Amino acid sequence: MKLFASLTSPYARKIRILLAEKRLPFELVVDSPWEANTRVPDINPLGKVPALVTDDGEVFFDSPVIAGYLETLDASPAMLPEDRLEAVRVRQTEALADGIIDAAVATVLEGRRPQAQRSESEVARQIDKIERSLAELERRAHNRQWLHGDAIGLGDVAVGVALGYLDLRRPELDWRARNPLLATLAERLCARESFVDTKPPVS
Ligand SMILES: N[C@@H](CCC(=O)N[C@@H](CS)C(=O)NCC(=O)O)C(=O)O
Repeated sequence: MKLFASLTSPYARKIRILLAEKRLPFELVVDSPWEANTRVPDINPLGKVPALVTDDGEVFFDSPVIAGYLETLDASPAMLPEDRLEAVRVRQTEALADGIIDAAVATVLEGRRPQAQRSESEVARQIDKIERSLAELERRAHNRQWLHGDAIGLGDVAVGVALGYLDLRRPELDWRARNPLLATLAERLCARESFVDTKPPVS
């Protein structure tokens, strides 16, 4: 299978980490949808990465859908629990983590607008979303090594990627000061080969 991804996309990083944890072979096609010669819109009408093309030519996007597809491949470790309600809870954690990334991306894009068009109140609104979601994840991390169950799962991977993205794009938020349990989780995740090998280049 082929994964279309940019090296800086946190959503794509989540999938690259899942593939690495499961030791699933794949071809990484580096393609930035922001470039004029991108092939991504031919594969994903939304023009976004990640997009996964299976060996049969079927295309899956976006990252939660790809994560769900990878669970069907019967490659261990499982990143979602068998219990369906518990799996929905893990998905909820993933949604929180992805929402943190969405909000952080929105602040980055706002900062790239011409000075006169930038809205500080919009940036503040997005940062409130990030802070509230971090507080909720910190609450969920209480008394746990992993966010769900007793092994690394999709929720941990998604949260680790979101925290890494905050470090990269909004380091001034200093989220560790208010969320010590997430800081410990991030340290544990960042030591894993899958996280080390997918660290985004500084750009
Ligand atoms: N919800 C999507 C978000 C994907 C996304 O926004 N990817 C960005 C890269 S980080 C992108 O391709 N942006 C191009 C665009 O918006 O045109 C997912 O989880 O896959």
